[in-house]
Amino acid sequence: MFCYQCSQTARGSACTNAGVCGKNATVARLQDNLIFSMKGISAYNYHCKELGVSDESVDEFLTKGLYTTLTNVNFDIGDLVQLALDSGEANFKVMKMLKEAHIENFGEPVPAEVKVGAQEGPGILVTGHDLKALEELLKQCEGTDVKVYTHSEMLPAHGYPELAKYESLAGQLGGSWIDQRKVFADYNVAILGTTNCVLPPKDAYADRLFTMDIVKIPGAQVIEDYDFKPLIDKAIELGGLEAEELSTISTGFGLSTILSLAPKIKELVLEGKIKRFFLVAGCDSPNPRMSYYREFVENVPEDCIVLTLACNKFRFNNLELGDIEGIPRLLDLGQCNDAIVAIELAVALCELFEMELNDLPLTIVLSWMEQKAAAILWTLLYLGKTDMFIGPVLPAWANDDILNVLVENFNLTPISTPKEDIKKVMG
Ligand code: FS2
Ligand code: SF4
Repeated sequence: MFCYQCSQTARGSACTNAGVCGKNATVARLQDNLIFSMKGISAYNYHCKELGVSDESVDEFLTKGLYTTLTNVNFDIGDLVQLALDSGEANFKVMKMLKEAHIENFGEPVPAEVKVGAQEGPGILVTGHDLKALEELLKQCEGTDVKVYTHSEMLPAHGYPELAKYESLAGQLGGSWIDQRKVFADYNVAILGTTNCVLPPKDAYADRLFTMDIVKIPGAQVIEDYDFKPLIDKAIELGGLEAEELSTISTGFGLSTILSLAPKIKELVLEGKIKRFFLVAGCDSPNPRMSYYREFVENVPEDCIVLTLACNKFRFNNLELGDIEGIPRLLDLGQCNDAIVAIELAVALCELFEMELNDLPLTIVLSWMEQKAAAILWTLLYLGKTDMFIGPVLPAWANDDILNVLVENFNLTPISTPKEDIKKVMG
């Protein structure tokens, strides 16, 4: 444990073995975990409020959860586990609310083939997750020859009809957030960081990095009140990109699109032509063990479908997995913010096959990096999902006590090797 939040802290430095107040290591770690999960919920809640929607119970949970972690309030090892599960419930509500707001504002996503690579002319590269910011930028780019590219988790924007309708929405540059220092340096464009997943810049592009709203990077110019003129002017001042050879990647498999395929999916499952669905989803990170996820997808049997969302998809979304009688074998459901789509899809599959969640032929293979992923993990646990795999490393806040709860109650399993894990699942 590590706690230095009050004046009683050991040696005036930090309580690391046990709290002077009586807090034990497991309570401290569960409090930390609760705060991490609430950070994730707050990110979604923030974007909900940008779009004018809120849920009183989510706000109440955030207040209660934070208060719980104040000194000398809650020392119960059991109540804090329940609070973590409650955070999963609050996250479920807030993700659902955000998805509905996105659909209301930008339309229901439809499959899109997105051009990857530079096109001729001045450009703006938008990273982060904020679709409202992108929409406002696209509106303001109308009538200019500036092309707007998405980076990392902005990719699914191309699936939303009310965003894709703008001619200036040109394509995607780069992969997940971890490549940004190279990609931002390589392409001479103005760059906009809309949310988390932005790194302090290298000199090569520091003068063309803009942020907005909650995102602050020393030296980067901040866009206020959705006035993107300084960003657009910078893009024009920089001149243009030269066209390069383009490839494509697909995104935009929303719930309605997949449900429209439900009768065919059911037929193929009953005929044994689709054996299992794998949701391979979560964060990308520089950890060398992240290579597991590409290798896993490469080795998924040919009679299985891979669903994905969030930024670890850039590890494998250029693989050609083909289709099973017209059903694509790799379906990108969207951003990390769209984890709710996978959950709603799982619920729909339960109805389709008249099965309980844990009886479905669905295996979830997660990677986590930051706190939104922690919140999503607790949502899946709150829903009672068992037998999930998690990597690339176990959460450091989980000591043996907490891991025992996760393993005994949910059979949460650390990833081993792709082939061993697939064998374990397929039998
Ligand atoms: Fe990636 Fe993870 Fe950025 Fe998401 S690092 S999927 O929660 O925030 O994108
Ligand atoms: Fe130490 Fe408890 Fe104070 Fe934390 S709250 S610094 S564990 S005495």
